[in-house]
Amino acid sequence: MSKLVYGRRRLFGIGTAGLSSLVLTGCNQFDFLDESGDRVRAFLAKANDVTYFAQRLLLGRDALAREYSETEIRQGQRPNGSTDPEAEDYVALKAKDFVDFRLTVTGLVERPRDYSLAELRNMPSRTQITRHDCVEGWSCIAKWTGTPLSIVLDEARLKPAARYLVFHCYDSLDAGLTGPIRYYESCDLIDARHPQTILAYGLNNQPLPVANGAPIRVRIERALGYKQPKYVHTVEAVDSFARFGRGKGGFWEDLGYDWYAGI
Ligand SMILES: Nc1nc2c(c(=O)[nH]1)N[C@H]1C(S)=C(S)[C@@H](COP(=O)(O)O)O[C@H]1N2
Ligand SMILES: [Mo]
Repeated sequence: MSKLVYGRRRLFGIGTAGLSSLVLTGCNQFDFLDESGDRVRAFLAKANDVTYFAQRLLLGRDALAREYSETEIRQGQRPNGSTDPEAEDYVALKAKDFVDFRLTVTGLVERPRDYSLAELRNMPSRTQITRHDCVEGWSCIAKWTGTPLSIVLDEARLKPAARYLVFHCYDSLDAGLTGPIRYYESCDLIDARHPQTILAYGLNNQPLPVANGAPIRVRIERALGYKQPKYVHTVEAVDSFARFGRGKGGFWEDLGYDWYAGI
């Protein structure tokens, strides 16, 4: 496993300090997206890493990732990363077909609560056929079904201080020197409320398999594969992700990947 980690690091580099430190200062940089004119240009001129800002400005908040037709699904979704978590709590849930699973929504919300799988399945759902792009150089077109995250966030009522969501997962990956670390990810509230962002429990007309993140994995369709957390048990609204892992917003981000992996 550590061999894989170092291979990836060589390939993708670790020079992402620009955007990450910008985000972690926790100021109001994102607020300018709702404003116009010179402030935007002045800000862009100053920014080291303009990918995030350029994509947000060019694509708009709700631009959809491309959706495909059934006939374009050529193969099953290729399992990658963790495919069968060993954590005791996960193994116990899996043994009972996830009837005891609860998705917890917590952090900077007025009404923290948790949801059983049945509750999530009984809420309005969205189905979309999209392409998953992994930085390792493969893509898969697959059909995902789940509860729009925006519905859950509306029920939870985000507090004004909330700026990001952190997704906590059951599985651990070997991160090299420190040993196994639990997978986690994060996104901003634009991606969180994007119409294609779902708490997915279905894949290609079947219940989501364990290999692809059962019982719940998040789909954030405008982002790369590593921003699609599997085995999610908690969604936490936060004002900063500095206190998680090494503070870069995700398992792979802590190892050098970009936090904003928009495609
Ligand atoms: N919890 C968790 N989520 C994860 C991973 C992982 O190892 N653990 N791997 C990521 C990566 S790099 C990819 S490409 C996709 C793989 O999703 P799949 O197995 O459904 O193809 O999940 C992402 N989310
Ligand atoms: Mo990936």
